[in-house]
Amino acid sequence: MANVIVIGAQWGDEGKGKITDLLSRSADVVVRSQGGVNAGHTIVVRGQTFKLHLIPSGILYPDTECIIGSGTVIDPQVVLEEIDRLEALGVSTSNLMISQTAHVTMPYHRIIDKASEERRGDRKIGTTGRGIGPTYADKSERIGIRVIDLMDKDDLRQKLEWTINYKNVILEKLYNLPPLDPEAVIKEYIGYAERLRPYAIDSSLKIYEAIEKRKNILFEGAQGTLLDLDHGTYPYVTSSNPVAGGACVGAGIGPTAIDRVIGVAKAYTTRVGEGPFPSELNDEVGQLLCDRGAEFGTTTGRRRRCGWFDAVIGRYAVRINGLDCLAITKLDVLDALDEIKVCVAYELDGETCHHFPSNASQFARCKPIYETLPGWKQPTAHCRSLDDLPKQALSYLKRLAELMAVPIAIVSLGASRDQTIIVE
Ligand code: 2SA
Ligand code: MG
Repeated sequence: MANVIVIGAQWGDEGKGKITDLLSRSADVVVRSQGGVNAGHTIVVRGQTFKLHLIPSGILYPDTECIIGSGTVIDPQVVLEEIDRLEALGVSTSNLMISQTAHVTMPYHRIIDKASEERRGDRKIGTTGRGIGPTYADKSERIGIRVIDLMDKDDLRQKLEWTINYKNVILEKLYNLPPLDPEAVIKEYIGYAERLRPYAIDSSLKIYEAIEKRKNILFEGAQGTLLDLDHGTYPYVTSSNPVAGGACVGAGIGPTAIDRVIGVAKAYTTRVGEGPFPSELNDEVGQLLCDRGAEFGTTTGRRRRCGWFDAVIGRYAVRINGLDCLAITKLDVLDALDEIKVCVAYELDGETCHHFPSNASQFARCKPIYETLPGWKQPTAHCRSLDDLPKQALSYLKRLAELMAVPIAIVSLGASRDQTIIVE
């Protein structure tokens, strides 16, 4: 399997969790490079279903090393809860490692995330409210607290006293909110530090050693290409780089270590949060996709907006990430439709536009141009090879591959591991 990056080719929730779970079987190391507890995937452990936000699902394989890299942001309370729940179910976390240089989400980040959303009114981003943006903002402002900072009590006290006094001015003056008690926060985080200490490592070095030993490394992306801070639908994006290049930065390795980049896309499109979405369906078909696809956020439970597959965005994801191939998920959700549309281009101010416009206001004006393909109107969840698929489903996949000019390597037809077609 070599060193593989798996990224989301749309707006997140493409089913990366299932694809990384499949690939984790042959991985020695799984790395999370960006994002924080805004991500979410549902896993089943000993018959019990629960949600992981930061710890890669590779943790379920006893010999797989799981590294939460430098480019992520760590909410200690949530990570420690995840660790406790895994341990309680008999899943060892001794193979879990957390980068010393990852930034830490503090209580003021969560408070400011929610307060600033409220203040934006109808300009709100629709964030997950997990403090992700404010944590990355402090990293850029160079006033962030890193995992390593938690480990030295005196240093932490000094840093936090200064930062909390600074944040209290913002809380009180800007948001009219009560100030935080520095002592209480310092005490809380010193407590987390003791528990996090055994997991804290130099992650870039650890990953480099794995590369040198020719171990198989899986870089597990969170969110998706169109939520990328630099290349997504700014400002309706997350504050990290979910694109393939971000995996290298966030892991602290060079691009030459990567052998393959796999993009994951749903057979249709969803988006959670605000922002433009040309192929969105506000009709009964959109409702059908939402119902059949159980399209609700893993972290916040929000209903996801649904629409047709957008091949313009698909081509963009191929370009921005240098995708080698695609995994198409949830094909079975389309089983009930008489006909299926694919957005092949946009109409922008009376002209046909074949590329994703990097100008946000142009993108907001884009109207989808559709191609209509026949549906197959029969169940596909049991299909295990391309030959098992109805011919219309096969034509649909072929057309997607053609429009995006990359091969489809994996097709997923349901949540369970065996509901998968690996294309030879
Ligand atoms: P944030 O919280 O600052 O990262 O939010 C900024 C935008 O990024 C979107 N975002 C996501 N979109 C889809 N899935 C995500 N993860 C959760 C999931 C979301 C959930 O797996 O379902 O449970 O609601 C995710 N994380 C961030 C977010 O909606 C904003 O548009
Ligand atoms: Mg998700």
